[in-house]
Amino acid sequence: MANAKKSSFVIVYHRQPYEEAVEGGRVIYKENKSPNGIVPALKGFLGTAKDAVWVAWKQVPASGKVNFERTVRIKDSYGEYDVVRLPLRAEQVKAFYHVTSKEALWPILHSFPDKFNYDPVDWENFREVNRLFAEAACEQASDDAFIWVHDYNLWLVPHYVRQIKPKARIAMFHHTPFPAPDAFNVLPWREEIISSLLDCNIVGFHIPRYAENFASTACSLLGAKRTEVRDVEGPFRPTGAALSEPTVTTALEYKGHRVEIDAWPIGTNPQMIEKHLTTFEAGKRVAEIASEVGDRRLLVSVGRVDYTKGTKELLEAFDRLLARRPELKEKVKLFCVCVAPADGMSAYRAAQREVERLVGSINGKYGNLRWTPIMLSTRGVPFDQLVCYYRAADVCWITPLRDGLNLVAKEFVAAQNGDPGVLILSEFAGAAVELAECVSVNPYSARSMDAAIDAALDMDETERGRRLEVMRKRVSDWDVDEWARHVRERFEALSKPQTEDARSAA
Ligand code: GDG
Repeated sequence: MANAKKSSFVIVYHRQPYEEAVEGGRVIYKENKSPNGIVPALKGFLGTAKDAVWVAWKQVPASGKVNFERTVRIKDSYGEYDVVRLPLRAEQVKAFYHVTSKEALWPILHSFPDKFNYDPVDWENFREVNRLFAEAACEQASDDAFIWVHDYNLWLVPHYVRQIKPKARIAMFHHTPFPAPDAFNVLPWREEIISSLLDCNIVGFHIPRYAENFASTACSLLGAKRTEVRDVEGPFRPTGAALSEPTVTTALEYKGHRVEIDAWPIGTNPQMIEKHLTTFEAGKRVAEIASEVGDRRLLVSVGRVDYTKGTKELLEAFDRLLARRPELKEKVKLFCVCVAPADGMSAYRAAQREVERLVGSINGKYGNLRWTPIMLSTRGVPFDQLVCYYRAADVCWITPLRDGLNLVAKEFVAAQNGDPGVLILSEFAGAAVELAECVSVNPYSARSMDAAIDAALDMDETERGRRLEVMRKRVSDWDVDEWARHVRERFEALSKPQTEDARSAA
């Protein structure tokens, strides 16, 4: 029987949903400065349950002594909710997140099997950390609570939750791609992972292709059966793009119970972006950027340092552009935000060195006292500044080799107004199946990269305006609120009796 004191809605996401600071000797919890990305999208749900809880981790000293309150009550613009901090030691975090998640799972999710690093993986530690997250969530949850788990580093949480709370309604959302079985099956723990995902009531992805890849893997590996397949609807282009899928599996049957599959992309918040850009400060900043850039065209590229993001391929294309089209010298400027990872993340060290080397080489080859072709920032740029660059930019250049979705592409589209800019977007970013009017590029082909940047720089204003208008409407129709509405509807449709009957019959 459900315990009235327990929560009916628990989010399990490894990061805490606020910024912690010490002021006047007291720990205080501030709302995140950056109102973008995953955390605010998830916080939108906290107000939907009176008793919502968020479970994240927080580091403790090597002794394991917990020197903080495990549960804190947060009150912010999203509502009032508890955050439960799971204490983890530095070596647990390193092994579970920096090594297993980033060196073994991340490359496979992004179809880079040659970067898969099996040797340093401590799978027992990964299991243990996932079990601890599951226990922390279950301690808070009523018996039939919704427990919503985020991302692959918590893949085994559904399995442990199901053992403790058989009647819980478990959903898991993937922010990354889900690869085809040929790539996924490289993982030695493949059956354990898929079996845990099949303990969910709903398994969620950004786009139908990833849902199909998951369904194929579950059917071929563990004998799950497809019980519902539908024509693709929503914002997706059903055919013709590299990641298009005309139909999508929406339910599987496994060991007598139903597992729903959902494909719905996270949106951005165009109203918030527009509101910010109408402030006096933002207007001033946009004007400053325009004056700093002068009569040059501004190209922006924003992302984390990561070999999946295709920054190396982009910089090589920029090098070729300046060599191929000497008339562009001193006429273009690339602002490349490539945020360095936290200390201790060895998975991205080589990628960062390569980006820094290429930027140095290009600036050295073409620059002069008046003009530095590339401004590289390995520091994060605050979101209120970032949107000013988006607005001032002539081209937003995003070329990942693989990307679950890519929110930057949507943010750029939402921030544009006035002289229309051009979005160049890789065919292998999930967002490309929504933003068909972008200049689509295959980052594996130098010829395609060259053609895309030429097309973007040479496109006339009417064509730029036409494409941007269609994309702005789509980004605004399928925004973060629409994502939240859709997910809520899917959760509500999970009828309790059906779930319970099916589980007890299994
Ligand atoms: C994962 C998946 C999926 C970037 N640089 C700065 C900065 N950002 C913000 C952007 C944007 C967010 O971070 C990045 O989102 P992305 O979607 O581009 O990429 P990932 O971090 O890789 O996120 C991805 C996403 O999850 C959501 O499900 O789309 O595919 O890999 O909001 O604005 N923000 C600030 N300074 C920066 O320098 N403040």
